[in-house]
Amino acid sequence: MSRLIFILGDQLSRDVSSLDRLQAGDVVLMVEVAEETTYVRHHKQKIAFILSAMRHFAEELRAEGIAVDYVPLDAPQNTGSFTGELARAVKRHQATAVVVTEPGEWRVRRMMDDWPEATGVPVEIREDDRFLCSRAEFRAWAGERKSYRMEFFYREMRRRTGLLMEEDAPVGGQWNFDAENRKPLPKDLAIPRRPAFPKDAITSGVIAMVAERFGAHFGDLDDFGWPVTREDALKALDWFIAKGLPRFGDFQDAMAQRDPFLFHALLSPCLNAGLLLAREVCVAAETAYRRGDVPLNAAEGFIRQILGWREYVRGIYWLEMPAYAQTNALKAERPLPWFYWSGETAMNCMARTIHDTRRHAYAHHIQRLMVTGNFALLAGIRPAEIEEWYLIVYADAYDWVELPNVHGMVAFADGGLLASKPYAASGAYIDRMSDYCGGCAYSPGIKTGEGACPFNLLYWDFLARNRDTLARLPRMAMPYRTLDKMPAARVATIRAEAQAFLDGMEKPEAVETKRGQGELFER
Ligand code: FAD
Ligand code: DLZ
Ligand code: SF4
Repeated sequence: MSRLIFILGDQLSRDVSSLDRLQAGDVVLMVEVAEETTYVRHHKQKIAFILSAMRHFAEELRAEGIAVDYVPLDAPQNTGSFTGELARAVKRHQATAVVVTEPGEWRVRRMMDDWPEATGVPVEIREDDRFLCSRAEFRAWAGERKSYRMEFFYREMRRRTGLLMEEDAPVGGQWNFDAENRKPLPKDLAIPRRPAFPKDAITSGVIAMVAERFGAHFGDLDDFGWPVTREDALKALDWFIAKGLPRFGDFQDAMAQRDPFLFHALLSPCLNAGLLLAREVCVAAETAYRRGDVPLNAAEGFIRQILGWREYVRGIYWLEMPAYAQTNALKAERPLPWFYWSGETAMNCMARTIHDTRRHAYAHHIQRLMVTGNFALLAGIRPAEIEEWYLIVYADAYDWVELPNVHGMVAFADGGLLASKPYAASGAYIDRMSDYCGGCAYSPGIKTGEGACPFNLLYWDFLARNRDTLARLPRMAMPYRTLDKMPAARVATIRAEAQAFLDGMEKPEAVETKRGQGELFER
């Protein structure tokens, strides 16, 4: 009896459940397929990261004596799909069964339903126990609740895992030090240098292939520096715990033109692909705190992101899909402006964030939420278009984590299932948390007329436009009171200027001119 153990590109962990209880004669199957590299036109670095990490993982398994059948993208008979390659491999190995760990994405889970028929053999789908909260546990937690607030889920997870707990109480007497995570960055504060992960022959080969085959996709490859092995991912974790984490808490929400990474971990691609496990990352942060190396607001702030937010969005995704992706509570219908791809806009915060994204396949949470996300929300961009953008441009993007963050947090398209209010802000927020405004053609202090920051205009226009849906939310009472106190003529001016900005944003001739400028990718 020969079993095929099918490992997907984001399951690159020796601890993945499909690798449990290996038997003599088992063959591990890994496949590079066009369907996965192009179901959206991923950033070049994302493709290079996954394919290089897959190739390294296959080598590591072989070094352990495990039989691996690895199908590269350019293999002559490659059918280009998971289903096609699995069926071919079952024949090739005369396999009698397939074992696989459930996928991260709903899209792929649907494919798996076809696999018994397509292969003619039984397919055992095992739970993905790399997460700290199983899908069943999340379902039980969600129960009959009408809304699912992350904070309560997080407390439950702290209790369940014992992370940062003293018996039944949170360490430091508080569950959450969010209020201590919002300091703007002092101008002269030194930012630690990141370790460089040298590209070996495998990574260089993959990068060359991606440049050639996916040259028209968004993004640069020049600064590719992601760890692609477990060994290097562990080095990246050690570096972060020693150099980033001590200040992560204080400056988690800060943005700076001189450095897109600041004190962030840059561990999400490794976590999502399996090179690191959520539990070990949280334990590393807690250990540093207990040793006295990092303050509590840092360790708690970081653990909250992983034990809280990451597990929570995954729970919501599997609880609510597929209907979740279809809602559009704010009836947002505007197409995504072209400058999300080109970065060509006079709004410096947007231009910088898009530039960082193109160069590194990375932008940190507040850039994603409060700059590009905030703009898309205020401008009323169609949720599906915003989602596709986020799924394309970040090295860590998978539907299970991107979708709730964009659909729920950014676009409020779920009508408040995930967030108690939209994350909408005017230019004042971006000015407080960044140094972008100093180099901008607009000014956050100007509310209307020449030089007015578009976020200022769009913020009030957004509130006025969505009054029917948003005014009833308790946490929106204050902004609506402020709006209601404004003289009607002022509101009319703001709304007219907002409309003019939105209308001018995507003039077809402007897009054509920009498209002609060379360095843009083809959509
Ligand atoms: P840090 O800021 O150092 O945080 C540590 C870790 O916490 C991250 O590595 C990540 O695993 C986890 N984390 C933090 N916030 C979240 C969150 N909201 N949801 C899930 N995990 C979180 N994260 C992804 O992994 N993939 C995505 O596709 C993705 N899309 C996003 C889209 C939007 C609009 C927003 C607002 C956030 C998105 N995030 C996504 C969450 C977050 O922005 C990234 O996880 C983070 O920026 C990754 O960088 P880092 O490792 O330096 O994170
Ligand atoms: C993201 C990605 C890419 C770009 N390419 C592959 C691939 O060629 N082979 C593969 O097994 N996985 C790839 N992946 C990751 C998958 O898209 C991911 O495993 C599924 O979305 C399931 O979550
Ligand atoms: Fe962004 Fe407005 Fe500041 Fe310009 S002034 S950087 S558009 S927030």
